[in-house]
Amino acid sequence: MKTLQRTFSIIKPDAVKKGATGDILHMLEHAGFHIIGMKMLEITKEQAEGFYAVHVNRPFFASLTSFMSSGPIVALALEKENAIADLRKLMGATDPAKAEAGTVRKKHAASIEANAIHGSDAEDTARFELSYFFAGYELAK
Ligand code: FUP
Repeated sequence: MKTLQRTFSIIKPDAVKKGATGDILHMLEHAGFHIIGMKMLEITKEQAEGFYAVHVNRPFFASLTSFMSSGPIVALALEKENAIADLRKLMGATDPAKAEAGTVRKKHAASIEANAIHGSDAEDTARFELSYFFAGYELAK
């Protein structure tokens, strides 16, 4: 039986700034993801800190949360069979220098921090991240 799964993604400030939003949305839809929620917004540093709370003790936390609050982002709720793992594959490695051809990060990321796209890494983080940005009524059926 095919089971649909939901995941959460962000088109990060670097990608929005360089005008890659449309291309990344196209890559996602072409790969079979259904966009069931989408909003462009700017988040504060405090909101970025809440979102990335799991990384609070990492050396890059301050810089990452400043970067994520530096400009508009596009928050996405996505649905697809095997969505979490398939999105991770489509994103490519965190460090764009190690990302495979055909991935979003290979095409659009500039550095390990300004790496174009975020994607949830597991079911529990997907649930937390979706509910951080979307209320249930905001998602398409
Ligand atoms: P990923 O799941 O591929 O986005 O990567 P991680 O969860 O390991 O890291 C989350 C974010 O922290 C990355 F997208 C970018 C940032 N980061 C850095 O800025 N420096 C690092 O050395 C590692 C991650």
